[in-house]
Amino acid sequence: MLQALRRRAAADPDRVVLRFVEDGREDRTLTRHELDLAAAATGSWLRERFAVGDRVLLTYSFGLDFVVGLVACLHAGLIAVPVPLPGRDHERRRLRCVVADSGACALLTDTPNLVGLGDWVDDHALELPVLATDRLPVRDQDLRPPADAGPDTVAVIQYTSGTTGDPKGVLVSHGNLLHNVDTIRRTFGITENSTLGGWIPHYHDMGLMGQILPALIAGEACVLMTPTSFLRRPHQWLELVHRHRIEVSAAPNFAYDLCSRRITDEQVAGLDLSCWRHAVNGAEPIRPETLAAFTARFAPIGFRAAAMTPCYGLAEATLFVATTGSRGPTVLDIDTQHLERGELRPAGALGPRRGLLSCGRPRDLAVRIVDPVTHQPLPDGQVGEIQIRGGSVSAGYWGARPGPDHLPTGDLGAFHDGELYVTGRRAETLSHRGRTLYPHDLEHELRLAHPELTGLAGAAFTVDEDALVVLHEIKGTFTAAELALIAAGMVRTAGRTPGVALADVVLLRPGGIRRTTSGKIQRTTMRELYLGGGLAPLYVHGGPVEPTDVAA
Ligand code: 1ZZ
Repeated sequence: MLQALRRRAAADPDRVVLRFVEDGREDRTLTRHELDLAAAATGSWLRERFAVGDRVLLTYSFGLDFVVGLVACLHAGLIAVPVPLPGRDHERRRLRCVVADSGACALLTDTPNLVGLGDWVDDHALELPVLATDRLPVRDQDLRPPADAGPDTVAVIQYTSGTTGDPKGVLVSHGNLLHNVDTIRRTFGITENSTLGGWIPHYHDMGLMGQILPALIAGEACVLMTPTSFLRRPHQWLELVHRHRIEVSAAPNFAYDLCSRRITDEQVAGLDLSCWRHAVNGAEPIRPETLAAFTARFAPIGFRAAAMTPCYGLAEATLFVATTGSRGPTVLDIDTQHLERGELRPAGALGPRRGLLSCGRPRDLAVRIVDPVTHQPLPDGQVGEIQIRGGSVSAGYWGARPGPDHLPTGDLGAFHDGELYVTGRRAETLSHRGRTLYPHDLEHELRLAHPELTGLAGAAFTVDEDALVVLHEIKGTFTAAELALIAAGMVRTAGRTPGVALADVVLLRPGGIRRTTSGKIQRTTMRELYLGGGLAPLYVHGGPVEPTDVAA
């Protein structure tokens, strides 16, 4: 990886490779030479303090210092563990888990976070130095040669989202990184003149492995803005794409929804999105109506329908697995009753149906669908667990024995006409009255029917075979009677699907549904909180928890 980066730095030293934009203003840039020098200086400093193969946590604010820290780790032969700065209690607990599991030797950060992280380390009585790498002196005479590395040398440990349990450290080698970048380069047509970027956090694989590293190795530049700016003012993302002529920018489905709902015509007047060749959509279930709404809403400012690029990927594959690429989204109209029985079949003229998006063909990886219990490969059209094998697939998890030949993803899906359709996470499926339902479908249906839930998160799970429970955030001011009406309406909406009965509906304040650091709903955690009485509900329709408050 480092050789690939240094070759580009030597060939094109003065070209800007990284830009950080805060609230629409360019805050900082680095040329290829500046990045190389800062990383070599920091890497040399790290080499004097740590041994090759030591793990260090990269705990930076959004900005360019993270990227310098990461390349410095490649230089020093340290294993980089990107993590978010801890905010809320459960994020602090997660960081504590990652420190313990990885056996990290240090936390690398930037000066503004030194004191906060130092206090956190002291509070937990950890013997862990917290080091700021952004103000180190850069002197040529101190530079040391980079550590040796081969394709199998571990470069990064990427902790998984932890949607269904404690985070696990995925081992990502130099070979895995290069394979992933090269597949992305060819699939998305990235050239030395391509700019990538957006607001996806650097500690999430979609930000680091999907935007930052492909831009550094194969593209011209990466432009970064903060997720907070995007969430407060979504139009700033589109402005970033327009101003920097970004060709590839990725986000989960919810972000495209947010743009369609929140951006006004005035905010995007004068923008031209025709440069956006790949609006990558992945990391959570992709909704056909989201793509249609976004495309219709922004076509007048140059957004092309074929630019919508559904993708499937995961940390265990370094990132990227499959996409429909440049041809635009394909929606299969499927029979939902067959899906509940584990079959993916196009719907007939009559009967319940919904659109399911194709994630396209796997690129440079072998993907197969197996029976989750017997592990026997299944024919096309049968839903089973997705397994992967190939050059960017991780050798396994930190501290565990090497993974099997085909790595299980924990996701369910099926092939149809050679294309992969992802139906949901295996551990989250709802087994209800002999059928298999997907929580995100039920939550989505409730949001469509109840405008009070629009744009908010929900979590559906079962507490036993027949007790189906939905927790949902709600925003606004409602009396207890109004909340009761909304909850009763939700029970009726769910009941429109024959045989589905909600045993309980719990309404929570916005933020009441836990998400992973990459924004995925933590349904397993929400189920535990529900059963353990750990929720602070606004309203409970029935079931074991007592409301603590009545008005939103
Ligand atoms: P993570 C040039 N999931 O979320 C840019 N895709 O990883 C190329 N569920 O390990 C970028 N439908 O945190 C290519 N389509 O979680 C980007 O997320 C490719 O449950 C997508 O196991 C990157 C996603 C990265 C990511 C992985 C889990 C998966 C699956 C879920 C991902 C999905 C999807 C439904 C999809």
